[in-house]
Amino acid sequence: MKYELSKLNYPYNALEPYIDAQTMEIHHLKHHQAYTDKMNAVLEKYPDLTAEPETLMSQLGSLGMSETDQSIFKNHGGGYINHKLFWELLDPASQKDEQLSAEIKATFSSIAEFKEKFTQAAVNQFGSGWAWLVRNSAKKLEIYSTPNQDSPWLKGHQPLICLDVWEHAYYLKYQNKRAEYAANWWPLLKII
Ligand code: MN3
Repeated sequence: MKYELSKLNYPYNALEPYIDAQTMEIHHLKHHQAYTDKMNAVLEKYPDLTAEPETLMSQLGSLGMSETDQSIFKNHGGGYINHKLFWELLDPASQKDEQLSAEIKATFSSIAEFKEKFTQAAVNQFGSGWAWLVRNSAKKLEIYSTPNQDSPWLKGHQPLICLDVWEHAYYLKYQNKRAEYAANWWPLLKII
């Protein structure tokens, strides 16, 4: 199964001034494309694996892939999956999810409290990685960060909100100021 780079439903400059157009273009056309191509290359070796990448990720240890190929799929399949959700969440046309917002308030006391905890996970992730709000195996909301391109699907968790804290996501505009990037990302998130 061959996957295409996900289409953005908005132009690269749509997230200005919070995320600059040049960062968006390089991030989408170069980084996400590279993850997509490398995921496709490893999946070509396993033509029987026709399930969606998210499903494959949740079953990674039992797919019959070599250790090396599992590692490639974890990194590049993860990069493909993670960025797909990241772009969707940043779509300026996306709508507020009332049900999710209510559940976040019920779980974390308030949206403000949730944002603070999530931002801490993003800022404190050492090195490259992601901050997540997931629905875990017990169907509860949970915040954590992962290194590299590790996807919550590896643990069978469904990702709901994600923030890319790789330097490629923010360095052109924010340099070393990850906290400022994280703070400026919230206004772009329409679903809560
Ligand atoms: Mn990225």
